[in-house]
Amino acid sequence: IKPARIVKEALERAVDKVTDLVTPPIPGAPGSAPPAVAEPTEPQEPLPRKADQASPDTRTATGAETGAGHEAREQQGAYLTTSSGTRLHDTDHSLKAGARGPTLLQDHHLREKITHFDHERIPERVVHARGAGVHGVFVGYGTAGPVCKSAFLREGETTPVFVRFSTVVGSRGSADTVRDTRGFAAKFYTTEGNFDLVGNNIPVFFIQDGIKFPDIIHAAKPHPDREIPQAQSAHDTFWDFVSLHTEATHHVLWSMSDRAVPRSYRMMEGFGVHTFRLVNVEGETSLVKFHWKPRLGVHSLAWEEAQLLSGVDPDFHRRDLFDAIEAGAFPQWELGIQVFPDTPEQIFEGVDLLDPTKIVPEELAPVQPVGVLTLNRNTTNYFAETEQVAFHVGHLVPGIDVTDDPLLHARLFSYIDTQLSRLGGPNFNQIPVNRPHAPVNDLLRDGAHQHAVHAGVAPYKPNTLDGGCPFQAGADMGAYVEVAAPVAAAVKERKSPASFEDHFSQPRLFYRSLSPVERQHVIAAFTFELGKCYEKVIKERQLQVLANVDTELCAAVAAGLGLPAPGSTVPLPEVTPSAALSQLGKRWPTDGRVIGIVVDADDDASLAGVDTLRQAITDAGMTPLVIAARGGELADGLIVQRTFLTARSVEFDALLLAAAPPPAPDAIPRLAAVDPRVVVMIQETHRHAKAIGAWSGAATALTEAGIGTDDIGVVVGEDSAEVFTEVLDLLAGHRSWERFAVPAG
Ligand code: HDE
Repeated sequence: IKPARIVKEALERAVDKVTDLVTPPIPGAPGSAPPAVAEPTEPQEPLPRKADQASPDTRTATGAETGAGHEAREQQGAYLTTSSGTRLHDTDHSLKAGARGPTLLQDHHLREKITHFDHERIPERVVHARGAGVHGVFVGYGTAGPVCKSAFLREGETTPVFVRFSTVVGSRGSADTVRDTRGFAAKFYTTEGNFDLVGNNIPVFFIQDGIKFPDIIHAAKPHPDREIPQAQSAHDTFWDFVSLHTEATHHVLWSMSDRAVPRSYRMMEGFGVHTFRLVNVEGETSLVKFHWKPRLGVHSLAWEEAQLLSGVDPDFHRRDLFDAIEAGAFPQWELGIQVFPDTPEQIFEGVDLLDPTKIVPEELAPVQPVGVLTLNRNTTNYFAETEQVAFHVGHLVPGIDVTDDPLLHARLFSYIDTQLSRLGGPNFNQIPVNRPHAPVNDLLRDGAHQHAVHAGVAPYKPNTLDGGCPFQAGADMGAYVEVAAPVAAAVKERKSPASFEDHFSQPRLFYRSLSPVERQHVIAAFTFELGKCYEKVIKERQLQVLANVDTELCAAVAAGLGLPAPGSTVPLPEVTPSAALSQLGKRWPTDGRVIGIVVDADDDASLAGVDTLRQAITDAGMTPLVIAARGGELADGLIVQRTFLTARSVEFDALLLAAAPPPAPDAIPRLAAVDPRVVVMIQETHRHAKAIGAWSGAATALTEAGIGTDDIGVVVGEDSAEVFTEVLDLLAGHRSWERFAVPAG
């Protein structure tokens, strides 16, 4: 027990201390400290210029050249050097104790070369590992003004963009044409900072809450024991999960549709998926969904084509994009928005705008174009640009804010986090492809791979030592100010709103909006994928899900699997089909298509007019590929691009057969007699509903292949130019699915 006196003294000391703290010194009073320098309230003398990311210096702080503009440091000088700039005289032999002797540890060049090589690979993206990136430019129309104040949407405002397309499930070396969702991520280097629109080619997602993301991805990725199958959803774990987790049903329907096997990245729609909140100059807010609409239309591969391409040309989409840009056929998309009033309920025409498994049909909220994207430059270095680009849904600019979509919120966390391990530290925004084109002055310091040589002594705020720099801006100075959106008074709970519970009406809307042939493809896809599952119970459970979407769909898939079709356990609502959801029955520009022309290499008569035709195809913005029995140059300098060995029908959108008239009326033309691979080419082209044109003797080749010369989408004539004109017309509709009888559905 402490004596009372000791306690009293301790208390008095404590009170003195508190009084010292709370009594402010009176400036100028005798004995008080000299007056403190106040935090400046407006910018003072600017600090010495920083070697920051905004305007990369062409020299480092020590004066070394680093390369021009925003490009990465490149090779400099004519001589091979070490990474520290010392010229080398031999990079082919290690330093050894005699030509036949042991290699010396002293060989610092060998060690640098091998060590760097050992570390060339970085972890691939956990999802979307396989991708293709290109540069482009976005021009605003100014039409977004009433709802959005973002500078890049102003009329005529031109913004550089980097776009990366991707598949989701496969690893970096997997095939392009697998059945999967495609990523469509765009980085706008706007004057107000980078804006990343990280979307997909499917407008809905498998899950409503980000906490489920590891589950769906683990289910879709290869089985953990054998690591197969690669880049496929046709396996037990995927269907096990989605048949149990019925909020995935809408996305699954899209994945089983033609949308999951695009013909080209250039021919896909893109969707922001979530609802975003836009702010205009008056501070008024609207809710929106972003859409990319391709100028070339939305087209798909036939499923068999996609499978063949995985072997014939696993880089099909990457090559297609690169080649089109090299050829000057720059792909274009209009960016559009569906606009909804920002009401407290955030529900539009019965659709919960916070539910990422739902769309709002375009018929109810038209997509209004706000600008155009043109992709016009290929990358210089795949790794530096496409692999190192780091997208983040939190890269937002004034005018664009997020909503409370729980999937979006998890993404706002995930995209920074993933770059830390993938790109090795927190300075990934300093990598050239990620550098904003707006000035950066961020007070973030140090960390692995720090490239900036920051000046100043006060990387903190408030400060006086750096003159108070950098300064915070107000909204009127272009600062990003979050919308003060109300948050409903609520208790903390792990729960989704009741409106998220409807898992079947929109899948039904999607299915019933498709044309009969598109529905057939959906049925075939479900039958294929479930047919690859081993577990009967999984197939049965998925059939139950389909029964709750559409009776005919379920019955057809069940028949294909040889299983009984269950009845629905929920009412099947009447839906109003949305024409915008179907890809077919529309006409599109034909540029960017590839036309194969089979010729008889050694029959000059068959080559007549082929060169003119090639020119006509090129003039129409398409790519002609001449195919012959052998490579090299043919008569009149015609170059062969594919031989019967290297060509496969799946590379072309249409096939033309050029042959001279047969020497005798009933003689077999050389074209067909030459090689059975030509016959396969014709049959595949026909089976995949593509246009076929033939003239002169080539008509007999069709007969050889068992194809009727008056079949739908088959054009036979005497004049190559006339045949081509008709084929062009067929191509505007993409394919001739009417060739095959399809139940009306
Ligand atoms: Fe992603 N996603 N995602 N995602 N995502 C990534 O970020 C994630 C989602 C999308 O070309 C990763 O840098 C979570 C929806 C694209 O570089 C990672 C959730 C949509 C790309 C990540 C989602 C997307 C990614 C992996 C649920 C369409 C490729 C590497 C909450 C709107 C971007 C990376 C590129 C990439 C996480 C859901 C699109 C791990 C946690 C919904 C196009 O951060």
